[in-house]
Amino acid sequence: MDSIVSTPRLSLPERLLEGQRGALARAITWAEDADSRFPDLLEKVYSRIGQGRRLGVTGPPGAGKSTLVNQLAKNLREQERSVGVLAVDPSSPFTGGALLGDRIRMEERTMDLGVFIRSMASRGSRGGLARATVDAFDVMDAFGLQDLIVETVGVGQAEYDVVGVADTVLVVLCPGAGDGVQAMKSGLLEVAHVLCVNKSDRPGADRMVADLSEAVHLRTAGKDMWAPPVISASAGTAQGVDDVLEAIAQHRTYLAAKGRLQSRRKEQRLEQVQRVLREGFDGEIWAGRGLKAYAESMIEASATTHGAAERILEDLLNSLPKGWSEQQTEGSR
Ligand SMILES: Nc1nc2c(ncn2[C@@H]2O[C@H](COP(=O)(O)OP(=O)(O)OP(=O)(O)O)[C@@H](O)[C@H]2O)c(=O)[nH]1
Ligand SMILES: [Mg+2]
Repeated sequence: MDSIVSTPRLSLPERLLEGQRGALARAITWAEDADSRFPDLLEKVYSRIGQGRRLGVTGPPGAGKSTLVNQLAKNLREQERSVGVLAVDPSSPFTGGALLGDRIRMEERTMDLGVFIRSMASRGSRGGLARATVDAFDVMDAFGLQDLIVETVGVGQAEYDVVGVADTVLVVLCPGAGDGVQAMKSGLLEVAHVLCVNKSDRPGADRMVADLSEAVHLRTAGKDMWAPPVISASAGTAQGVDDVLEAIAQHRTYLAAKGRLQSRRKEQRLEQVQRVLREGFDGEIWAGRGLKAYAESMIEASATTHGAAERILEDLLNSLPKGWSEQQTEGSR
């Protein structure tokens, strides 16, 4: 490394692998924008991907996700692990204002070269956001960051898609704003591998821990499945942060013991291929290759919209390469 002097002639992947933070920032922008140069970049750094531990953090607005992530990053740094954080701004008029606050709080850590923090705008795209998150994680991973964390507000399917790209999902709740029952109703419990009741300095925290533990027990008792631990914490004063990290580590150990870490990565790659294909369909095939115009003509020629779609689908299926259907049967076995 010492003999390498950075010159402007180095390509982006080279600069990324050399550890230049500016190159990482640029690569993430390419990921966000679905830049046409991204696939080539990914190819050049692909062999370096795979070591990073991926954590998704979600929960209701204001639960203390960013405060907790900041504390988690701090602890991980104390263990000499490097950390990359993606904060996804849901572009919502209700939560958009929180972004600046996030930046300021996280700023505490940005003087440290072992921490890389980046906010990503969601721009309202659903699948696109999860795709961009995986791409951003991949380049952070190739860059050499060891713990990759994505934070997003858990308000809907799009956010679950985003945290679903992680190996472990941490759901942060807090007493008061919405109780455990609300979390259960919203489906947050189902996506959680670790549950954190933050702001345990506030009244109602113990009750919430008990309610959530009961709900987890009801859902998982007697089944061969991971039972999400319910951890009480107070990110504001760093209390319980070690316990949260410990629970995350336990989930990872569980995945590894079950052989799920490898299979999960395989699934993740497959899901990412599907996301990229969907985007390609919407962009390149629909708009770029004239499918839109073809659909317009099909609407004219068909009785209903569904009739038009069916005919187009049939045409598309007929144009698939030979051998595809055999592979498909094998894959679905
Ligand atoms: N009392 C108390 N307040 C806390 C604690 N942790 C965070 N807070 C406060 O809760 C507020 C929201 O914290 P954030 O970390 O921004 O929460 P968030 O979940 O990231 O919020 P959004 O990203 O806007 O959804 C801030 O004012 C924090 O200072 C805690 O343990 N106890
Ligand atoms: Mg936040």
